[in-house]
Amino acid sequence: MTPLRIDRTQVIVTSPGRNFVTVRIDTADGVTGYGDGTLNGRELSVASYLRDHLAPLLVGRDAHAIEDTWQYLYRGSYWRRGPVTMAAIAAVDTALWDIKAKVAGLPLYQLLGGASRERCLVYGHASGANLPELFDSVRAHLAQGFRAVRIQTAVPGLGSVYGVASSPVGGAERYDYEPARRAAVPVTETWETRAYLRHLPSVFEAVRAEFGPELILLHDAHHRLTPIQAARLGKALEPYDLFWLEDPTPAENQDALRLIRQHTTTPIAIGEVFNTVWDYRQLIAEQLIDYVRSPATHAGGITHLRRIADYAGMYQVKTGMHGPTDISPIGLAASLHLGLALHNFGIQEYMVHSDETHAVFQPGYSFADGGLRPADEPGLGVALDVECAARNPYQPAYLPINRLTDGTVHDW
Ligand code: GCO
Ligand code: MG
Repeated sequence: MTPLRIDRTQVIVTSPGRNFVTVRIDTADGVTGYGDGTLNGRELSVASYLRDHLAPLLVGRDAHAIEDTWQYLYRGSYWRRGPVTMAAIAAVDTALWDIKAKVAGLPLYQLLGGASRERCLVYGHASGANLPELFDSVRAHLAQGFRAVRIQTAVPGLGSVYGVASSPVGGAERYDYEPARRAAVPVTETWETRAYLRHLPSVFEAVRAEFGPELILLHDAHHRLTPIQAARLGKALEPYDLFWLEDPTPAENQDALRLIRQHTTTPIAIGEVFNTVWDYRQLIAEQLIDYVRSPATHAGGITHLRRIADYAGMYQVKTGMHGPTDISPIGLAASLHLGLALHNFGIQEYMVHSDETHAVFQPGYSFADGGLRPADEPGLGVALDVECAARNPYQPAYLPINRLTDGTVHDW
């Protein structure tokens, strides 16, 4: 078969409401593919990696040789793994899959084995400073058709905390950490785990009492607990039947999950900050988690995420791909095509992008019955308005940092 020559690789850094890093690959005969490599708060490192180190290597290669290109970039760098490397490889990999599917004239999920379901069940982000606000936010999600919601609330005595909208507007709020705040340095928040542990079970008790047993509920502890605190929280939340408790502890310490497992049957989701299958090895092989959180954008693209998902599937671990607004519509589309095809798909996170973002990235995926379905046109099914992207240049923005009440830096 005649090779499909890569002619040009461009890196597009744009900030329509928040920063995104996109790769555009063009073949000599005019097929264009896009890939997402956005790494929130560290975008320019990925842009440089792509522009300075990967783009020159791609010229003249066969765009069809996806596996060979993946191995060439991964093994060829000598310096393996890591968020910057794996996001850069992800962007290239996704763009090549986009091209292959366009050449085949098929939506990408068809090349990944075809649809295993009608659509991918998604969860939205409900939050509130207090119970009435939280209930309004849940109701607004239900009115939009969501069947699963993540529940995050303020903690009495603490100021703004992760995951809670700072200014709710009729439940249609966006919380301010997404986009990361545009500023030269990160803002600081204050954290106190004892106050959180005292408060959270009562929130879930109230939500279950208000919305009944059917609604799918999730929670993100955002890496803040010690193993024994996480074990206690998982146990305290058991009566409220969570779909998952996410990132209970910072997962560099994987032995922590053994302790958590000994104490609770609340399902655990981990991995949004992981980037290779190797990061999951112990957690999956020892059956210490229930959902893997990697999205295509941060885990080496579709090629490598498939490896993670297949490995997880051997242990009845399902996917729960990361899908905040710091993953672009291109990255979300990549996860959706794979999610639609995978047997062990679990749930997909879905924060709706802002209108500003949609002016640059025009996705063809559609929301209905609480789920997303990728576009049925050839490729990934996301169009990019290059001129609109150029009108929204990069702006420095950082995620907040956390300090304990005595000033000690804590996990955010
Ligand atoms: C989630 C995540 C995000 C991260 C964000 C960091 O579960 O959606 O925890 O909210 O904080 O992606 O950039
Ligand atoms: Mg999370």
